[in-house]
Amino acid sequence: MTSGPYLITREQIEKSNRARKRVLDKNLAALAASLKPAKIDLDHVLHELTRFKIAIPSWGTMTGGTRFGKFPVPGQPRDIFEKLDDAATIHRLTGANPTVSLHIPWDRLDDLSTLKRHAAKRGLRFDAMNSNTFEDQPGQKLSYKFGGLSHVSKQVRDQAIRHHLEVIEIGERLGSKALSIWIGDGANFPGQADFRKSFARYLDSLKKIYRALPKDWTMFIEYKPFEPAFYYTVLADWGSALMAANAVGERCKILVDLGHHLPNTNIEAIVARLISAGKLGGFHLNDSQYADDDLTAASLAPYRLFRIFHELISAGRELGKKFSPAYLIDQSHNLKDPIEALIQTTVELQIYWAKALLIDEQALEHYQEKNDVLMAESEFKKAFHTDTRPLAAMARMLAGGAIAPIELFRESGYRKIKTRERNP
Ligand code: PSV
Ligand code: MN
Repeated sequence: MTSGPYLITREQIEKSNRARKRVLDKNLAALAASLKPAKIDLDHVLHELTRFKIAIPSWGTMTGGTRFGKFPVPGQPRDIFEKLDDAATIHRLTGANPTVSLHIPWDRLDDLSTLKRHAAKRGLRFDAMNSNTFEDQPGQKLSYKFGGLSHVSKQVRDQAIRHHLEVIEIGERLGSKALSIWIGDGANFPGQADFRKSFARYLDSLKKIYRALPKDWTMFIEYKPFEPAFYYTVLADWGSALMAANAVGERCKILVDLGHHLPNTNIEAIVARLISAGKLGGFHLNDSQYADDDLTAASLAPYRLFRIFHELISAGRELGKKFSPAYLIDQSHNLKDPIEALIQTTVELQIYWAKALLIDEQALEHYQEKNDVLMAESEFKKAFHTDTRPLAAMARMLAGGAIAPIELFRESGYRKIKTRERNP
């Protein structure tokens, strides 16, 4: 018998799929028949859907919380190795999450070669590396209470820059190709900060980090309107982010966290602008009622997600391979089991990606050119109302994953087994 942590096996997945394949085939055939008049190439849609991959955030495998408390699930990972085990389980079930995004120093990494080997053994690679200068660490020399990269003191800025260089170094040893920077810098009260000077200092720091960025890496800068700074944030919006990305260099791109917008913002229009500017780097996917609520993607505003995906799919068709934004999840799982929430998220993202793939771009353009508002909108609605769950299930199965990943996860008893394994 092999020892080591429990992982869901290929045999379990195949067995579970065998029991569900007939119904899936029937549902897919019905979908194909209903789409026949539209002359949609379902094989192509399936192919595109299997190419859609989404990174797991290491921090998302743990129970999240609010500042009022946390209610941890039992058996959560105790270290980065166990986080990778959970991520590997998610990827085995979905076939769509082959990479993990680390957050430094939340992820404590001692032995990088062992970690890299562990990831490879689990069939995982490392996605964008996240830095953290938005809170202080025990033993840290200078405080980030009043900011990091934009701080008034050069010594604090230098410390924050050094942290980013260390994160790059770790990422290089793990095979990552991107650095993701979100800063909490800003002000709570009028008069506290000089808007122009703080932005200039931020740019100066970014440029220094960029100089150390390996040539095959991308730098993502992530904007957010508020929190922790409630009056003014240094990188509050896509306009500031675009200015910064243009000033810093070619490989500095913008990361759009869906929750980082005020209510009712037309995010898809922002996405389109960033594509036009050649500066869209990637996404932190989630959903929100108010702002940075970090709820499960598509739980509240699935139509918005679909419209964002439409912008991406249509840009991809136009620009080809050179258009390849990074897709990462950034959620906080306070109530749901984190593994289940991440599987559910991936499933939902696949469903809405598939819907957006079904939009007849030619017909849409035709109606747009004729100013036929109703028919143009109908093209969106037609695709949006199509039940794409069988396509998503088939895409998972083709990628080696499960037709019904959450059901299988529950049947496997994974959480219970981990609770025993991780609390000896
Ligand atoms: C900030 O709210 C943020 O979206 C950044 O991406 C951080 O890295 C992440 O959340 C932390 O959860
Ligand atoms: Mn984020």
